[in-house]
Amino acid sequence: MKRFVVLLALCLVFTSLTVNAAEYKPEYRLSTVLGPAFPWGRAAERWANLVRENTEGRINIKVYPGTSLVGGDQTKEFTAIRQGVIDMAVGSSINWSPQVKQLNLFSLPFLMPDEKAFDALTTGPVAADIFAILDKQGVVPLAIGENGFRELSNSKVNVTSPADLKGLKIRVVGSPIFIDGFTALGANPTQMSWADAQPALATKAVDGQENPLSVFNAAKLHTVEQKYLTLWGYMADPLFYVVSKKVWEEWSEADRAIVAEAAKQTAAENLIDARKGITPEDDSLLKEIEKNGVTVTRLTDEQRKPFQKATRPVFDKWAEVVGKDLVKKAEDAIAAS
Ligand code: X2X
Repeated sequence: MKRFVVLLALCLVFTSLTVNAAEYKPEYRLSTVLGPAFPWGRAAERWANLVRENTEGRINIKVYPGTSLVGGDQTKEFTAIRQGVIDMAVGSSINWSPQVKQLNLFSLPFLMPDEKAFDALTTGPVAADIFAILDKQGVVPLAIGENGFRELSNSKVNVTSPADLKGLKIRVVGSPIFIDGFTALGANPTQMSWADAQPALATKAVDGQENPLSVFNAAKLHTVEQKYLTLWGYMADPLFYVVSKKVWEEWSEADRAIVAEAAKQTAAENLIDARKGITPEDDSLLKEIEKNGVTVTRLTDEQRKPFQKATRPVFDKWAEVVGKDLVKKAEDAIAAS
């Protein structure tokens, strides 16, 4: 009997040792759409490096850009995190909004007039609500960074009114709100992944696209016929720094704190990086784009109005999908910003 107890005790010790040893994976897979040529991809690398250093290698993160873990289909990224195919991500609200309908909040046309409004949503009670929603869906949100205000480019005309958009084929991202918005403006939107967008622009299968200026420049979109750029600031996509709940629960408290702290630090740096060169004080990025032969037009408030008017029904329709209370909370936060 005594020998049996000893054996049992040894077995228990051995099992607990092996379970502990198996708790941490040799590599954690972090998904992004854009690589290190862009603020988004740089942020992911930075987060991975900070975590590796500060956990003394216990948490070893590898970044997989191009949403390669889901064959490049950005709209499948969120589901893959929930299913355990992806351990961590720095992901855009747009790409996850097919699964998390409240994330369409950030895509409501002309909801956020400027960066201040963006910050009001990504730091206050709205962010808390969004975090609770993501948490309920099985991911642990840690910080919010930014892809940027999405500006419109095309190969054909200098767009200053909705009439200029008439019939233009515009590549849009994965959420149906974009199809609705561009249809309301008279354009001919077509949804495709970022990987497909660039060849589609190069071959003129589509005439235009919308993306932040940092993306336009780093992807050299002037080399794929994008000669006209309209700064209309109709929406900006936040980037969420998340860990799958299953992975999170495997980590020690101390390591979780390190990962969370590194996410916050990285997201703060990400905001600065994403906004560099496009402010009135420093417009070096805009100048660079113009030097590449692109006609850049910033809409006046007056010029923006017809775009706002044409997309208002889309705003109202999608405000119902997002949830009226959350939209109201967002509008109040913006008004106070
Ligand atoms: O596909 C895009 O346009 C991009 C890279 O901005 C996103 O993933 C939302």
